Amino acid sequence: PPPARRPAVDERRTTVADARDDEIRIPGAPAAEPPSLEEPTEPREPLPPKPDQSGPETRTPTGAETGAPQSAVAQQGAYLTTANGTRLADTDHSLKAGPRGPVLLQDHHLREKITHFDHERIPERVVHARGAAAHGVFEANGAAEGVTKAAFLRAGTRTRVFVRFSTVLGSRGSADTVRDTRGFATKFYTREGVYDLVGNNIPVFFIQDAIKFPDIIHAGKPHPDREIPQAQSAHDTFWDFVSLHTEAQHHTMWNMSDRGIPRSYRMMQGFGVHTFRLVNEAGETSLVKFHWRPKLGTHGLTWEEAQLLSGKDPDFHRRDLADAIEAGAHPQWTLALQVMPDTPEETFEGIDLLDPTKIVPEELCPLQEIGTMTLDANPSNFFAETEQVAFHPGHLVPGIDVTNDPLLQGRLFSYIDTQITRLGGPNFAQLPINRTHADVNDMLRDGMHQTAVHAGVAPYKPNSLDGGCPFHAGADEGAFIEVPAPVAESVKERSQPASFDDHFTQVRLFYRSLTPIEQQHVADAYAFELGKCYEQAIKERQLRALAAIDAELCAIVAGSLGLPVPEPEVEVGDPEPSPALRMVGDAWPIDGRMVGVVADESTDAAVLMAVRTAIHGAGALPVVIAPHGGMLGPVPVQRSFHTATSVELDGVVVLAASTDRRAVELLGEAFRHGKAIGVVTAAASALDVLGLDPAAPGIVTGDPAAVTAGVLDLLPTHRVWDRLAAVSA
Ligand code: HDE
Repeated sequence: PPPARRPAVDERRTTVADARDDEIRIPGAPAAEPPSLEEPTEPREPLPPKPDQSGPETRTPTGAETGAPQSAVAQQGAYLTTANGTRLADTDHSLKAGPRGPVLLQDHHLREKITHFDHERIPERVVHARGAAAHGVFEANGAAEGVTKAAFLRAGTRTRVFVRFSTVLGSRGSADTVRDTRGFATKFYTREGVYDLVGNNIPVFFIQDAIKFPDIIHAGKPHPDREIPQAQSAHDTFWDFVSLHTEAQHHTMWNMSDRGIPRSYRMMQGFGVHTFRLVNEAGETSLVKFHWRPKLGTHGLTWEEAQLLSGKDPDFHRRDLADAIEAGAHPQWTLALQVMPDTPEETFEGIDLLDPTKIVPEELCPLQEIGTMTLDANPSNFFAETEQVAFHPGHLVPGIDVTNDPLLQGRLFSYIDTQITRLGGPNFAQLPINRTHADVNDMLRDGMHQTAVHAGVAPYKPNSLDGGCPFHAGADEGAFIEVPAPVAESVKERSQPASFDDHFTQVRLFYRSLTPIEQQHVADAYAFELGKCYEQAIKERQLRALAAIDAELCAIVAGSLGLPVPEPEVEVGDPEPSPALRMVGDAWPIDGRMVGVVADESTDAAVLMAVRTAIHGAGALPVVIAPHGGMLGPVPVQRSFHTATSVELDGVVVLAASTDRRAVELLGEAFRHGKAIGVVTAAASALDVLGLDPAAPGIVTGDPAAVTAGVLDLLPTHRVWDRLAAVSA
């Protein structure tokens, strides 16, 4: 019989997945044999050796459901070999001239092992270095058929996708919960070739012209002398640039809002940012903006939560995404379009559609849903997939074309160029994660890391030696043909349209669309970030920009900085607020939300089990928190008071009162951060210790069933906003 595979989930791990596994274990069934902690001494049955390095994905090009990973175990063969397949007798000792002698240069295994190791790292991405990714499937509903001929957008078509989320400024090892923009890049493996939608969680950008990209990034990255601060915009060079280059003010305001510190990658919107041009079968064109809408809603962390997480769990977003997928809480987004007529002016309701610092409010142009994406599988190898994936806004398919947005035009150059440094040559499309699921018949040859063995003698066109092959395709054969969009007769110049010059109206629109608590967070963020700057002149200049945006906001921030409030220097219009920009107010599904259940030895096991079952039943994940790890009677403990942290929880049910400092702290933080809290009557002293009012909004008391139901009822709004507002006022 083939040897047993190592379970996909390490049984010693205490992730949220454990809770679910445990719940479905059949009572009375024999416990699985515990894994031995010793290294086995007998080789297991030889498995077929790894077929090649063809990569961890076994998904079919036709887009069939997730295939099993090639292997849950790292090594497939029975015996260790060199890279060339020669079996090895010893990988623990180098070849020496006697046991105490010098190491011999002829030790080919030592040299191969160390040389390979020396070169394991590749340069990190110059931006978006820190990321996490997942596989999934996109299913089109057909609503886009009228505006695009893209085959993957036809009704019922399922297409495999790979999505990488990222922060922008930090290095690969930086914390997840920093205040920053998030990347949201999707690779669709369509049968017409790869289509990449390389977007962000913020619908506007800092700059209008790609030529400014090195400037904004040099300003945002750590200072060149000390290389600090890491993954932060709270420093002089960033604010120096954005206060001078005021077209950055709109994007900056979004960063200062709760969008800059997302609760989870699963709870983020995504935006294509630029306007794209779609073309349908009849050759008709329209201008569109792409939106990803998370099924779980768009939610942020509080600033204190984000800071605590940076220390307690810097991998919070990475872990959250992987755990949710592993636990079966597969995150979903709908893809939606704003469709606007393709007019010669390329404007809509007075908004220049080529200006990437502007949004089109949803109230002016509603979203039309065109399909749903579900992320259903974690990568099996971070390097092979998440690190080596190479996105490019120029990976287009017939039916989707670019516009003259000068930011997009520059990106079309940059993304291939950067991969040549990052992935070591021009053949990165051959890496397993980047490979198209369509047939490839190119005339690109040779180069570093070429893995194809091309036959034939005529990789050029025209040729007669290969019978003229391959031939050009026409539109009927599915060729990508650029939309013949007219180019205005003009002169060569370094300039931009006058319509790009309004830097403030939409920033005001964004700020005035927010609810008071969201506005308060924006003011706090400016006060913190500018407060971290050393240069007085930079703070004063940024205050002048805020004076143009909103006098009240400017006054709050100036007050906090201890600086005078400047008079507005520019005339700014009074736009209609766009309620769609608010994150507060709606209710959302609670799938995968984490509810801490604080218990101890005195807790009745049947009650604890019932509370867990109720939480699972609602689609959320219970996390049992107890004074110690291991078991609480028959129930496994997920977090001890040492490892529990309020910031990973969305709600807390307290079944046992504890005066332990860490348990008290956890409850206090949950209260401060507006989390749903349920306390059984017998544990009411937990509230007394902290002097918390049981009548405060979002605190439920009563019997275990009532408090659990009460907490579950509070989760859909993400937070108890009234309490949060009262606490932070
Ligand atoms: Fe990028 N960007 N970018 N960017 N970008 C990169 O490409 C660039 C811009 C975005 O998970 C780089 O492969 C220029 C806007 C994402 O692998 C690089 C300009 C938007 C990712 C690059 C922009 C993005 C990148 C670095 C101004 C939102 C991560 C590594 C013209 C619509 C993709 C790489 C991943 C990555 C260049 C502006 C999104 C250097 C020159 C606007 C999500 O090529």
